[in-house]
Parts: sequence; structure tokens; C-alpha cells
Amino acid sequence: MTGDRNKIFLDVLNKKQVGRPAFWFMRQAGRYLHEYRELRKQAGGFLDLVYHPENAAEVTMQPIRRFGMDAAILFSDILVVPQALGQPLKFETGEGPKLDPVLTLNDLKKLSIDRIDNTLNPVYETVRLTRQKLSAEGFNDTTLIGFAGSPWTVACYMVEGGGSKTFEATKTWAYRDPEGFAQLINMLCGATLHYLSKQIEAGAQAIQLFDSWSGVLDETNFRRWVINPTKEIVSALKKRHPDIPVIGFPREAGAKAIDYAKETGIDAIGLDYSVPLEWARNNLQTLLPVQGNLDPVTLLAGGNELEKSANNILENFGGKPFIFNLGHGVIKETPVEHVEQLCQIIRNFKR
Ligand code: 1CP
Repeated sequence: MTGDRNKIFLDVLNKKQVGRPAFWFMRQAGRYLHEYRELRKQAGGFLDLVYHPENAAEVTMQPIRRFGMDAAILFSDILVVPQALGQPLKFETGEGPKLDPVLTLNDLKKLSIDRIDNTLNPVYETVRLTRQKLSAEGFNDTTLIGFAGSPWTVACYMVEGGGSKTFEATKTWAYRDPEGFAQLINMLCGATLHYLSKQIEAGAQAIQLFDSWSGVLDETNFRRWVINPTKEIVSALKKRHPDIPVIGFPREAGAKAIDYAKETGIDAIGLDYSVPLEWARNNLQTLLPVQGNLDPVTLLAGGNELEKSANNILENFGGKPFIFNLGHGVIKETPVEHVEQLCQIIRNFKR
């Protein structure tokens, strides 16, 4: 499995021209895989799986063994950071995450960055074990991606106490009391920097920052709560680990992605599926490598539409440094045959 790939993923991030685009898929490990569902059943809850390094490393390996993507992504979740800070977190079956909301500075005072590794040590161990497994199984050219949520997106879950569509409580706090809200964001900047540094020390070879809810902010607030904290984390991380590339994923940022790409210091930008291809080619891929952006429902649907959409993305971005990915995570009903078909399409693409 190794010969043709030759660290394609890292070559793309270093802006080296390569024969074909690199590829991996967000949520490539997960419930659409039979072997994931089996292990998940044995483990108990989702968090039991996340904090069990041997099982979490297995889950990280599962899609690589089946499909041979160019990158594996650590199996964990963005919400382990608030949990490590001291905010109770639960995942109930069939529902999203539930946290006790942080709504005031008093709530914030109960959290602390001092002992986060007590909770997060098993995640670093998963990184170490996954690198060992990749190498033992001959996947020497497969890059291991570590990740975290960006401060804004993690704050959204912390304040709302779970998912939301509009994040009104979070935005209201940020708009009414920006100095107070900045204390939460600063705490998250510090925790995220530490968490990512430890993942890199354990063996993560690239980093992705997930900003799933960056799209709910207007231009001014996007700069304050998305661009500035991201820039702070990336520049501090680069001082410690100059050779580790960082991919930013400002989901649904629209045209604000241009300033994000120019100012944050990231090495590549992830695109959601709402981004027009030609626009991104002319305005973003001229600045840095891009990653994306097939609609996960296209992968779920399969057939001709999958073939056409995937080829359209490849035609648009394939000539320059490009990482093929989805525009959001793999949906759990997705047939594995469709994933196989997509991998084939990407591998066969020639420019
Ligand atoms: O039952 C299950 O097995 C739980 C489903 C699940 C999985 C597989 C959750 C709950 N998290 C994960 C893993 C996960 N989460 C990964 C693993 C690596 C991979 O991609 O294969 C990653 C990178 C994440 C990141 C994550 N978690 C994000 C950012 C990306 C995105 O999807 O926008 C977010 C927003 C979360 C929060 C979260 N965790 C889980 C759910 C269902 C959610 C979304 C909650 C919501 O907003 O409704």
C-alpha cells in the first residue's frame, strides 16, 4: 500500500507539486463502518471509546485498512477540552453532546487549565499507539492528523450546553460583554495550544482546527472571535513546532475565508460544500493549498452524481496543491461501496 503515495499529504501541505491530489475524509472513522459499530458496542459509551487508547487507535486505523487514505485522523472529539477544563460532559445515545452551560464569569471561575492532562493523557497515548500501528502495518506514508476545535466553536458548545442552530446565547454574551467573553476565549486559546502541542509531541504530524460554527458571525465578530484567536494559536504553535502544518476549517465563512487564509498563518484551508469551486480556485487556492469539498449527501447518494461532482472538484482544484475531502463529515448511512468508488475516482485522476 505504500509505494505510490510517498507522503503525498505532507507534500501537498508543503506546496510541492504531486501526481494526484491527497485525500482523507472528515469523520472517516465512525458509524458507517461495521467494525466501528462493533467496537463501539463493546466499549459502552462514545467517551469510553475516546478515552481507551487501544480501542481509539483501532478505530483510527479502521478506515485506513479498508480504503488507504493518505491521512488518518486521531479518534477523539472537540469536546474533550471543555471536559478536561472541568465542565461535565455526556453523550446520550441518539442525541448530541450535553454539557452544563457556562453562562457567567462565575461559571467560568469553576474551570481551570491546570490539570487538563489528567483527562487528556489517554488521548496523547492514542496518538502514540496509532503511530506505532501505522508503522507496524506498513502504512509508513500515511500522515497522522491531530485536531482540536477552535476556541469559538468550542465556546459555542460550552455556553449553549450542546448543539444549536443559531448559538444565540453565545453570541449574546459575546456582543453584550466582550471583555468577559474574551476570558473564556483566552482560556480556550491556552488549553488548545497546550493540547495540540502535546498531540504533536506524541506523534501527530499535521493539525486540523475545526471551526464548525464560524459561519454564524458577522464580519467584525468573525475577526474578533475566529481570526484573532486562530492566529494566536497558530503563531504560538509554529514557534514550538515550525514544521507541523496546520489546516484551518472555517465552516460556512463564505467570502470571509479570504481574510482568514491571509491572516491566521494556517498552511491550508478546508472548504465546506457551499463554497463555489471557481471562486475558491481564484481567491483561495492562489494563496494556499485547499481541502474539500464534496457534499457528504452526494457520497451517501452515490451513482452518477457522485462521479460527476467528484470529477468537477478534481478538475477545478487538481492542478495545484489540493487535498480532496468532504465539505463536512461522512453521514452514518453512507454505503462503504460509495466510499470505495470515491477513492477510486480520486486515485484515477490525472492532470
Ligand atoms: O455515537 C457515536 O459514535 C458518536 C458520534 C461521534 C463521532 C464518531 C461524535 C459525537 N464525535 C465523533 C468523532 C469526531 N468528532 C472526530 C473523529 C475523527 C474523524 O473525523 O473521523 C472528529 C474530528 C470530531 C470533531 C467534532 N465533534 C466536531 C467538528 C467537526 C464537525 O462535525 O463539525 C464537532 C462539532 C463535534 C461535536 C460532536 N461530537 C459528536 C457529535 C454528534 C457532535 C455534533 C453535535 C451537534 O452540533 O449537534
